[in-house]
Amino acid sequence: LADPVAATIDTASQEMIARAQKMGIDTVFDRAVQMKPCAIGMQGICCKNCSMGPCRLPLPKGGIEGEDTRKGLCGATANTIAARNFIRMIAGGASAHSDHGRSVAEVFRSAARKETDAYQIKDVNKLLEIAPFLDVAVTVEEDGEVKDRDVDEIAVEVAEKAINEWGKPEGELLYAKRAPEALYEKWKKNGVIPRNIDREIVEIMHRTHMGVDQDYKNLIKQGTRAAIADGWGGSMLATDLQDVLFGTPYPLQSEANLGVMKEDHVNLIVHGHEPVLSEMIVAVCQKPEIVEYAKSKGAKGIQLGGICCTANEILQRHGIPSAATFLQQELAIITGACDAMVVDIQCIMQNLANVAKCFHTKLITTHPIAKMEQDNVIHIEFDEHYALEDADKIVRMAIDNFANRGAEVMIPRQKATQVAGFGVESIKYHLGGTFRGDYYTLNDNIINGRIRGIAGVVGCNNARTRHNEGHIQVVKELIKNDVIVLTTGCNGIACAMEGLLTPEAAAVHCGPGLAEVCETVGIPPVLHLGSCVDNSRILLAATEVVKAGGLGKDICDVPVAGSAPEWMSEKAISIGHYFVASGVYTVFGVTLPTSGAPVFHDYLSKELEKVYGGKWDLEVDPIKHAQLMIAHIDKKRKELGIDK
Ligand code: WCC
Ligand code: FE2
Repeated sequence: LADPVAATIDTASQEMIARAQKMGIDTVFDRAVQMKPCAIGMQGICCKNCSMGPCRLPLPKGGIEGEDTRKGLCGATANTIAARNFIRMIAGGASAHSDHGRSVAEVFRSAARKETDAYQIKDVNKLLEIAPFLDVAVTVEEDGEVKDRDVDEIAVEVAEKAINEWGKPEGELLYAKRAPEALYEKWKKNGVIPRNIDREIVEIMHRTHMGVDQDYKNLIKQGTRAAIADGWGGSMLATDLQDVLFGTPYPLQSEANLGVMKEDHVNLIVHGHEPVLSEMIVAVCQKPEIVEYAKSKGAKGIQLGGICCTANEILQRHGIPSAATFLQQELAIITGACDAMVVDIQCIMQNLANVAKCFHTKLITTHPIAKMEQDNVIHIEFDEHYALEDADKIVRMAIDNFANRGAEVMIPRQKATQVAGFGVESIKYHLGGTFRGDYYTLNDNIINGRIRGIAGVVGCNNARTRHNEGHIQVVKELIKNDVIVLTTGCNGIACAMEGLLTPEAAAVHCGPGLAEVCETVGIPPVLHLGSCVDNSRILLAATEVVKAGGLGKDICDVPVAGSAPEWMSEKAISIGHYFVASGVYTVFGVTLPTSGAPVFHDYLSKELEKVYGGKWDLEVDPIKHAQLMIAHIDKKRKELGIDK
């Protein structure tokens, strides 16, 4: 990728990268050309956990013949070092998802206790649905009669039980029992049921400290326990409690790509992850007096747009358009039309501040744990107790800034229609049929072969590989071969930009079986399930498939595979690992930080399958990547005796 402009397949982004270069502003695409990654770090074999190092253990040219004698000063082997680094990535990822979940749980508790007017319990059905999994009764017996419990009471108890999951002193993660029984038993037998969410993350930091755990199998076992605590804990709780607070998503129509920004509107971009703030911004922007205020400043209205998972959160619940994927964040400012960019946590590039300096854009940080050093950045700390007031202040700041735009506005035209907002519940509704109202019809379609299998394709962009190319090629290859795709994160945004999230895409891109199903039910062949924490929806959808019967007893029996073609964040490693630990064959693109420790790599990509039924794989070529997934799906079909 020597030419930054050619480092994306998206023409809107190409225009903006070229424009940035003309203006002398560097973006991640330029920096990726100028700076090469460290080859040893990339392979996972640099240990910097003590100050005798960093110890670097490069693979000898031509590989290892005979015994691998490489070791650090303390004697740590390449396997130990790679495993330590790998599970520290899991700790980073799990902590990001789970801390996000904790914030949501705290806001949820305020709402349940009625300490705030800004947030209410919006989805009572979902509250009642999750309560039993947290050991909260939804009925009471009074005078020999079973009565429904008071909803407010249930909400408070759910909040307290949920928050307890982060730090309870004994017991095990309650949601572990939401997994298929066979999977739960596997976890139990292998000693990887999380005790509580925080503890598993802390224990990773302890075990990887100098001189503690020095057995890669034992290290990865703790990585597994923390990853399960993420997928089936912190992330799943985040998703559930967000649904209860803000509503469970249902399919809706919207748009995607930089072209959603409007020249004659105030463009307010929200970027990051936690919807507690962005929900308030959406609410404020809908207020007539705010729209009037915008008009009084010469704008036709306010155009909200999202980047990264904040985009996905407000897309799936409100139909707010997705402005950009991870790698396009600087480009949204390069349009010259971004009046304010509001960020909270995760996936926010510090260079946004430098780019914002070249334009009128106000860059606003809002979270106490995520500030920037540059002095043009404004920090407005968001306090859930004054949520609407804070959101109001931010929106007005964007509106006031509209008049300060320079002459250099240039918004790319490109945007695509998307249908998003799918979830476990709506898949049931669309693919379950009203009669049996469950996952039977989906299973029937898998059994009869119209749908060959299910793929979860998720994750980031990575500037080391062409923007969106892997995402789109992997997904197209899968649907061409009748594999239905569930997407989240930036893969969802990439697919939206490409027009793959429309029912019409089925006739163009799908094999005949999947096309028929999509056309009959009127759904896109790629179902957007939301943000990164919403990967928990994929776990639960797979669990519903198991429960509906006919496709085995565990997730690892189902013809399903996972993929992150352009991953970059530690969160992706945690997600990948909880997919593997849940029985899913999971292929990553770009690179894996394990290649310098072949024995450890083989353990992840071969041995783990014998324990959990899922395993890791790496394939850089998108078509081969998809074909590996399809081969796995076919293998599972054969094992189930449903191959034709
Ligand atoms: Ni999730 Fe990856 Fe996007 Fe960030 S928003 S870039 S972790 S996929
Ligand atoms: Fe995300």
